[in-house]
Amino acid sequence: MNAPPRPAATATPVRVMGVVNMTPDSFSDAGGFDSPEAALAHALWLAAEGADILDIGGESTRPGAQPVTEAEEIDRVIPLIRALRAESPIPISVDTMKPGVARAAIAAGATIWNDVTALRHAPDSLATAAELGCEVVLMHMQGEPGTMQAEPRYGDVVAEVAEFLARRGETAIAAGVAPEKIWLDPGIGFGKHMIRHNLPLLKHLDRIVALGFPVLLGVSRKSFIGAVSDGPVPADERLGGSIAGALAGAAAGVAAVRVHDVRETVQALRVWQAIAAAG
Ligand code: HH2
Repeated sequence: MNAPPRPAATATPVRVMGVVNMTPDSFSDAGGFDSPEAALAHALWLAAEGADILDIGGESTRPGAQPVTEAEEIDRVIPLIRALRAESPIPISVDTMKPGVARAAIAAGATIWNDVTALRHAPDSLATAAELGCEVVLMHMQGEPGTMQAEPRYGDVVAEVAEFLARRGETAIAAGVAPEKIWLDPGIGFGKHMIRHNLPLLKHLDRIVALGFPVLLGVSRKSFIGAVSDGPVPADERLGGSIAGALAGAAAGVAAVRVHDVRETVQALRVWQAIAAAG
């Protein structure tokens, strides 16, 4: 006798955000395209590979990266956003902590402001986000990008990150950002000990998801993957660990993962989801 049909799995598909770094010094891909055309081609390639969103950044957050002026950052990202908007309907996010860059990016066609400082970098960040009416990603980071990995300290990392994100969500709403425009991100690798802080956060992502906002997770090519493996591994050899992190996110119910390797992540998520939906 056949078994009765089972209800389909309820897991919503995890969206894939492809990273396009317009930086000469990103830790993850050493960034830098020879020309704007090459950057556009890469972005369109990520879209063709199945990205749901493209995240364009013009300043590396790697400790020791060169600071970039607002004008320079605008020069790096706006031509690409404009060109991409003309070629593709894919949602675009801008990875910046500067309200002036976010403003220019939204005017050029981006719809998401991805801010690793959770709108704390400039006095007018919150008001600008409210005025622009765009989606915002509020990410947790302890300290500043230049020094954040020096000596990160927490009592209970999961509780503290969750508490911070809940408060920043409330603060953004109080400043006029619509609740449905807010995403949260635990900020893996941002002021976190490679093992002692990143791993519990990944294990207990469900507690960030439980805050009720969509969660974005960035694990792709991060250094802790080497630390958990046999030792330092070059950034472009961290695909297996990146996918393991994306699947941990999917299992916990994150809304999206921020990745460099779109095709492989899409495949892994599809298989994971097909298994979850099997009878
Ligand atoms: N990670 C990086 C940059 N931006 N934004 C969010 N919301 N979440 C993340 O985890 C995140 C992020 C670091 O990765 P990458 O862009 O590859 O490196 P760099 O900052 O050196 O350009």
